[in-house]
Amino acid sequence: MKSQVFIDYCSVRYPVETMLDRAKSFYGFMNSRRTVRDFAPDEIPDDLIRDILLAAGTAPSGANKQPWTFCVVRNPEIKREIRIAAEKEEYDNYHGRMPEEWLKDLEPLGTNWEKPFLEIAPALIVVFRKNYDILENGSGSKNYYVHESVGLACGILITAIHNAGLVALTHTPSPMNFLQTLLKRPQNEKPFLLIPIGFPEQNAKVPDIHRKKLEEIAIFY
Ligand code: IYR
Repeated sequence: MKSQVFIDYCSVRYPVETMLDRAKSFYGFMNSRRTVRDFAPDEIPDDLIRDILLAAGTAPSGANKQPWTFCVVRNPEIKREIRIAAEKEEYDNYHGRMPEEWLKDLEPLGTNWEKPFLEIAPALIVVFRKNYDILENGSGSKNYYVHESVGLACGILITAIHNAGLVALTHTPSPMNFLQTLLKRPQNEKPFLLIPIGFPEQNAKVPDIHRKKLEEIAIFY
């Protein structure tokens, strides 16, 4: 059994005023993030994506297994294949697979089966969750709290994207198994989220929707 190794944790203790300022300004910054569907075709630097992904990879995970793979798709042919496959599923979703209540709930967002952003955005980040790892000898090694861990990584991912000055769309084509086939990912990886990233189009519009008040999302005991 491996021995435990602990190292010093270097934390900064800010004065309370500083903490309050930081919390408020971070909230203001995060509150300016919006999901954007209208992308400009402008390229984004490779190094920017690399650092954004490194940030996402700092997320906590069950037993520190880091059960995620981020596939970055910039190749126009692969983007096109992804668009065709996603639209095929979404067409069926919007024409009978989604119940009326769901379609009604989506009305304010103005979504439909067409997904041009899958070709226009300069990069698609396809996030895979790894239910287990495949070891060098070919055997499986268990991962824990995979959905929670990958969800946390995606939260940090979209925060890092926003922080870099880019926009993203957390897209969930359904079903999305086609991503595993198209990107030739191994059996232990399942698609989790498809995140187009880039710059907003000059006249990008977002729906006029609002965030819940604190009293609606928090209870203090
Ligand atoms: N996956 C579909 C439908 C959709 C579902 C939800 I819940 C959304 O918040 C947005 C869209 C689509 O991508 O259009």
